[in-house]
Amino acid sequence: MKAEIDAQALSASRRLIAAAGNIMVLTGAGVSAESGVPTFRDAMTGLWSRFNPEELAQEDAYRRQPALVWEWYQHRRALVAATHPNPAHVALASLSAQKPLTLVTQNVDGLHQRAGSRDVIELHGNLFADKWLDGCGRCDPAAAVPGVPPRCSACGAMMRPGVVWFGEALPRVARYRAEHAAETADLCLVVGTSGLVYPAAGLPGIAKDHGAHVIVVNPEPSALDQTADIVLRGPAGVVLPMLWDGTQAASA
Ligand code: BJW
Repeated sequence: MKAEIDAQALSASRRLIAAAGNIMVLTGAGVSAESGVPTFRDAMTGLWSRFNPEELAQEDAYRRQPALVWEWYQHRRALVAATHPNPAHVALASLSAQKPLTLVTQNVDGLHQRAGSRDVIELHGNLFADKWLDGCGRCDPAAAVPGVPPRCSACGAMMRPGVVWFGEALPRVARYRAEHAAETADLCLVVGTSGLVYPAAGLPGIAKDHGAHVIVVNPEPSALDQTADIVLRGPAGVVLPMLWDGTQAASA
């Protein structure tokens, strides 16, 4: 696998990482693929294969079919809970201990934090958080009923996953911090995202407009390849540890 990754692109990337003062990393579902977490657009296997993830990840869908959407999230929570960080998560945690680095993720799986990354900016929330849909402000879960979302014992509001669905605003502070990181980075490393979902997909462009170099790591073409100075075509769990080893050597 290592031999397939372009050696010149790898060397150039190592030099950029070694020279960078401020690095911004944007990750997507692909960074967790080698942990066994299906990517968002490949998520529907087995019983879920007849559903479209983009249609389920919406408030309207939840209001129409709360049990179905809740079950989908319960299924994904169990799946992620049984996984572990992979070498890509570990490499990023290790790089952040050596360089000023802001890690911005679209992922909701918490695997960066479990690998030891601190202060991760979660643009799309967290799979393991809950919040209330139209809650009364003093919501308290009633006794659980299997297969349906918990309800508030006082107002009857439904609990919902603490993630950002299509059409919803990103958490304000997270978005502000991510944009600031993009504006001030001199290197933007984009790992494992299709680059289809905005505003996250706009961050590498912001970084580039402010003078940063952009490196994309992805085994497949992505919508952000055109923004990249360098595209490293390979799986994150293979490519990132190679970059980090190279950086150590280059800066020694
Ligand atoms: C590997 C690999 C390996 C595989 N190694 N790589 C501008 C233009 C057009 C539309 C819009 C726009 N601005 C906003 C919109 C609308 C919309 C949007 O972007 N739609 C597009 C689909 C067209 N955006 C929104 O609705 C956002 N909200 C918003 O804009 O609100 C406005 C507002 C303002 C004020 C008030 C109210 C509203 C919200 C977006 C929320 C996205 N949420 C989701 C679901 C989270 C919960 C859940 O998980 O269920 O987030 S959608 C989904 O996509 C998820 C992901 O984080 C996100 C990105 O996906 P990602 O990570 O790129 O995964 P994949 O599967 O697409 O790609 C995986 C990649 O990995 C592939 O490239 C593989 O090749 C690669 N890969 N193995 C490295 N081993």
